[in-house]
Amino acid sequence: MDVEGDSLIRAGNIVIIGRPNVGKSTLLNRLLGQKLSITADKPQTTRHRILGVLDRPDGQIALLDTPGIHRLAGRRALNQSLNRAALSGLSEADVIWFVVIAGQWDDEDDFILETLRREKKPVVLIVNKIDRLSDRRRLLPYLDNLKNLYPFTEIVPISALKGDNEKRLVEVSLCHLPSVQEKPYDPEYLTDRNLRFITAEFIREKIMRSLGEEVPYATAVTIDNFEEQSGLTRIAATIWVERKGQKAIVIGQKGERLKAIGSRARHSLENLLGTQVFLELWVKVRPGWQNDARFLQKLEMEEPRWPKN
Ligand SMILES: Nc1nc2c(ncn2[C@@H]2O[C@H](COP(=O)(O)OP(=O)(O)O)[C@@H](O)[C@H]2O)c(=O)[nH]1
Ligand SMILES: [Mg+2]
Repeated sequence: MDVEGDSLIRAGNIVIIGRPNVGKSTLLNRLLGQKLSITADKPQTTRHRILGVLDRPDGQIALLDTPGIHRLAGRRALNQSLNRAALSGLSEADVIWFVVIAGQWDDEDDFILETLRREKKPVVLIVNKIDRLSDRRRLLPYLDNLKNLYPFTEIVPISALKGDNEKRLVEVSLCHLPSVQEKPYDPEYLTDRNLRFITAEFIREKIMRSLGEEVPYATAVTIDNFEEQSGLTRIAATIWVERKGQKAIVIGQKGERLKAIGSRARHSLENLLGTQVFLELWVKVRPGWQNDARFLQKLEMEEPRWPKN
């Protein structure tokens, strides 16, 4: 007898939230087994919301990586747009993944928790970077403290970078997703973002990683040309900065820094695309782009997410 419900699977939306630098994008990439979201040892690396679909025999999770949330977003249009991007996914989430760093809890975490309280949705607290703890015995009292803060659905310690316990995270989260008859996405479907977008992001990652503290936040990347011909992809991109001095920094002495950024970017793009890549980079000054709503739109910062296919 075919009992109704026998073939049900779990599927739904999970939004990954947390302050900058806790490892949200690293976690998304690890779970998808592919680099989709750029990472760096700097806050504000992730500027856009990125959807990745995790497909399993018994379910499907649409995972939304978000920019880190800032308590003091300030007046800059860019910062406000980052907070909006991070928070607007919450309303359609079935489960929220709230990521913190093992052994740490600060004001920004409190601020996020207050926001989550209002959502009244299952919150799985992810305690990341457990590989960095010098003494694992300290983890237990820390986890006990967290339990008193909020009725988290689960608390799961993981290492997104080294890979530890992330399978359990998926298991415990699946059972809080709606039961459905069919997978919402084709099993081959990986992301809502197109190659041009991911290409611009990969270039921005190399800039983030190559420059010091100040300039990376003042840069944006647009793709001017993207052409695939047998075994070769020709890409032309512009790196936008806010001031002349920043342009000089990005280019470096005798163009050395720009060359290094270009060759690192080309290398990871060749991995991503599976073709040879010919990459041309230009650096241009656009004063005040972080406050220019139309330019931000061009960078796709305001686009609504959770697309249904
Ligand atoms: N040691 C350690 N580092 C991690 C772990 N997860 C992420 N990181 C590092 O933390 C930094 C920020 O990671 P990222 O994913 O960009 O953080 P996000 O801003 O929350 O998206 C990067 O340098 C990562 O390599 C982890 O589990 N262990
Ligand atoms: Mg990120």
